[in-house]
Amino acid sequence: MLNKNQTLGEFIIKNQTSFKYSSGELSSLINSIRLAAKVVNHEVNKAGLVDIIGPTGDKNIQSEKQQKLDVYANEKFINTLVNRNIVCGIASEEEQAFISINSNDKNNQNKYVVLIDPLDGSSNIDVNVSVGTIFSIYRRKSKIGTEVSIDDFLQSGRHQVAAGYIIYGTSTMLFYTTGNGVNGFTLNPAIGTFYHSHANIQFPKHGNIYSINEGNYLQFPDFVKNYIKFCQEEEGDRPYTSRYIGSLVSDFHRNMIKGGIFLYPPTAKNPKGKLRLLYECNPIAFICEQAGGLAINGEKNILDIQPKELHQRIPFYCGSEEMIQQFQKFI
Ligand code: AHM
Ligand code: MG
Repeated sequence: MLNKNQTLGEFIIKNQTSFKYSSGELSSLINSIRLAAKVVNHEVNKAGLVDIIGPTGDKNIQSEKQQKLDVYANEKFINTLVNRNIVCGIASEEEQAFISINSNDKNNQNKYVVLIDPLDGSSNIDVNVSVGTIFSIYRRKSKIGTEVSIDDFLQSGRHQVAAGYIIYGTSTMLFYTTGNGVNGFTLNPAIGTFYHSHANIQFPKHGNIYSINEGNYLQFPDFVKNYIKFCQEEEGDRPYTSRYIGSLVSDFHRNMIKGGIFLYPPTAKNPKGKLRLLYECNPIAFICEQAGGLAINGEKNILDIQPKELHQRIPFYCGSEEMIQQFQKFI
């Protein structure tokens, strides 16, 4: 139930017991992500001031070295999780290899690993367009008390314990699921508190938005070209509306609320697709399914794919259930 006076912190505590095997560890972990999100949000909101207080790479007025925002976000999320001793491993889209946290014994007692895309769509920052953070949480497979291994990170999306995203948009929102539906929280920037704004959000079964980078049209497989033609035909509720921001979190978020389909097919430049299975597709697919939508790679459900490597890319199609089912007829 929606209680708009409830903060994210209160919501996490209240729902802690509804999560099986709950020991409070997952709650602390989500709380840490909430904290890092607020810090990153503050920095993202200042992005336009960079031209005033000094360009990237220069010293700013406090004589601190300025960083690119995606590097900054990466450090903030990693440091928050490491300093709070609540995960045993982290993999980030910004890091070549996974990070094993073994600075002291306590860390190795932790049972969760986090996979994160700290600032997705970061090329949009320069032009004041929404960007996001995407995260995904798994229970480790390796034994507690040992170092994490690559297999802890290469788990299929079905094994996700929680996933979510933060959208730094006209408002900053945090949406997440622990497998009991998707809830959304909106930041009140005046007091730095996230409030419950969306309870158990559901994709409309059908929508009239299709989102794809049509600049790549000539490189798309024929079935995608045929589907685009279908979207543009005048029949029934078609033509659909084309909406593409180029920032996955924003495109997905809009489609989840309004109803729509998002497509990132293979192209000549990215023959395996562009989006990353572990940091982008799996968490978004988990949220999508929890909100009653579907996410596929053209052959199977995203959540059933066994990952082979940390930075694996795949074709990605997700959105309203009926639209994905319709799209599947073209494959
Ligand atoms: P990034 O992780 O380098 O920011 O790239 C991922 C982004 C997604 O947010 C978005 O859906 C996609 O790349 C857009 O790609 P394109 O510009 O090729 O349409
Ligand atoms: Mg990304």
